[in-house]
Amino acid sequence: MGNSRIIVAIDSQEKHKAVDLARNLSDDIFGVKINWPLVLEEGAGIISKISRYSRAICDFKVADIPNTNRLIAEKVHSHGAYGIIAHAVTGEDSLRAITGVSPDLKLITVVAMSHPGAQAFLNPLSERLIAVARSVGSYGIVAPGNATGIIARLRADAGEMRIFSPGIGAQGGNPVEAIKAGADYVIIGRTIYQSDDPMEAVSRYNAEISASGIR
Ligand code: NUP
Repeated sequence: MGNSRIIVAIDSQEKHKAVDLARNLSDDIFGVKINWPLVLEEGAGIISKISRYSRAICDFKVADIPNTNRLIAEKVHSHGAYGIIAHAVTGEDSLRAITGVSPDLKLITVVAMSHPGAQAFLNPLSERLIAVARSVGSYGIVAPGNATGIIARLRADAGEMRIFSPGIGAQGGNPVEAIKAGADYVIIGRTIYQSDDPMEAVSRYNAEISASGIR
């Protein structure tokens, strides 16, 4: 398991098989983010397969009543996932249903998003949503890597919570700027998994981050 700040989002297997990517990249990344497209293609067993090589974070953006959130989190945990991403907007009880499943399953809570539509409803609420994430003892939050102003604003309120930032590369964000603004990890999808040489793409990102003096 690597200790880079990069988490690779594997949303498509058009060019490379997800398990091969996880195996080949494992030493040079922090983890792999699994979203619905991959699970709908491969089945939930892909979570265990990827977990053999790397930390698997299930980006299911869970947003349901507490009982359903708990059932989802139990399944994700049974497959050996490192973390699960859930929406803060459903409130404390829904999130506590996830943190109650196991101390080994890290809850990462969405408090702001990277796409333009998030500016209409979600992102204006981010300061209230981060308070929800904190009060349930969330391990981390998701904040947009292509909106460094939001990361910087949330960093102060995040306390011990780690900041996971997607929106790098294909959505315009820059990993060094996101980390300098306060992100702990950058989540990168298309510019790695669509690359002809994902290993080289990851090395380039890691080199860019090291060259900037960030540890
Ligand atoms: O705000 C968010 N933005 C975002 O892109 C929250 C996310 N979880 N994501 C996810 O990060 C998105 O679903 C995708 O899996 C990944 C970004 O991929 P890419 O734009 O680097 O290809």
